[in-house]
Amino acid sequence: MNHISPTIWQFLVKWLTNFALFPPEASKIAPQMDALLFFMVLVSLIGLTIVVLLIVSFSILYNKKRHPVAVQVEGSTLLEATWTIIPLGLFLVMFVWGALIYFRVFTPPANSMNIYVVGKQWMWKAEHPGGQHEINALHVPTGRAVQVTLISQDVFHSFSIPAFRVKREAIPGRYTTVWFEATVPGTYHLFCTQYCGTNHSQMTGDIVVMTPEDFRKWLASSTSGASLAQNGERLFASLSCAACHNTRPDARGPNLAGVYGAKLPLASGGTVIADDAYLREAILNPSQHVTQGYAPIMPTYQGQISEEGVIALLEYIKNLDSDYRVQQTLNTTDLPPGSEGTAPAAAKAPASKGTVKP
Ligand code: HEC
Ligand SMILES: [Cu+2]
Repeated sequence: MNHISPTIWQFLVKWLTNFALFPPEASKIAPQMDALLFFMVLVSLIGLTIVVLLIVSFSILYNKKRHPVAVQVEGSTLLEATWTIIPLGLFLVMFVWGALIYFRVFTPPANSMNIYVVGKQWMWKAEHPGGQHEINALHVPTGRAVQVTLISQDVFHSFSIPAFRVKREAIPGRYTTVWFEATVPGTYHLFCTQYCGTNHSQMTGDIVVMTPEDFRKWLASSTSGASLAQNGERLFASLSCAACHNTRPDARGPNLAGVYGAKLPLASGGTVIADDAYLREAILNPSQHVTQGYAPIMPTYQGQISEEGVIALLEYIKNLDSDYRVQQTLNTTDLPPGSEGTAPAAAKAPASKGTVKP
């Protein structure tokens, strides 16, 4: 290639290699998603071919030389019915097929392991239940459903992993979730796919997929010694939450043990399910929904706790036992399925927690 400048040549090669028009398939849902995509591309290509063939052959067959006098065709019910029913059938197949995948994509399995990810201008911060923090990186094991609970600290971001075929908005003030099960170890791109300001294009990261064995080693070597719930426990003490939420009979606040997933009666009438979103609101805007039987005395913590802090408090409240203690859970892969994640508190078995493998 001596007639192309080496700089341009290098640029082209780099661009083609990194452009990744078709990213690898590295999650369980990816081949299913691609099958639908290929089906749609195939149907479009067949349609395109039929239309082009008809245009070309009609313009040859019915040109002015062969047919100097135009003949009016009054229509054919059979032909019209055919070109209505066949495409309708094809589109319905796409719709049902797409809907089935959609439900799969939006319904995490009950035993999925939960990782929190906070988006902010311009980085992704991940928090593992074992207390491992990462910035612009996320380590996950193969063969395990992972649910990512997303929130943004400032503006809208979008958490996208093309190799897994998943993408979900990270929204300020609201938890959203996305789940996947990685299948092939390797390093894949993480992108922010929502324009979020000057350095949006640099809001990228690495998704590192490891075998369960390697992942366990990584967890053990990356922990600071305290789990996310334990960080929450510390925060709970330092913010004096325990002044009102404690086990004393004259406590001014409700007992928080077992509150996660419970149905709470409100002073304004009605009930709410104390899920992640509700507990976050209860901490940041306590006066919005006051629990029945209590005075609205809880101060607001808006602006005083970072999103990571709120996440640590949530994780603490989710894992509380009746003495306001949480146990060491540094290595989440060892937990039996169903003992963590988004399942309501009632479905959990706290006794099975706390297995730290050497
Ligand atoms: C001055 C006492 C006081 C302090 C300090 C306090 N709370 Fe509360 N908290 C309450 C009361 C009273 C309620 C029930 C009324 C309501 O919903 O606002 C409550 C409700 C809650 C709820 C909703 C669950 C339920 O059963 O109603 C959560 C979660 C909560 N507090 C967490 C915290 C956290 C975390 C902190 C520290 C960052 C904290 N609280 C600090 C008094 C307090
Ligand atoms: Cu962004």
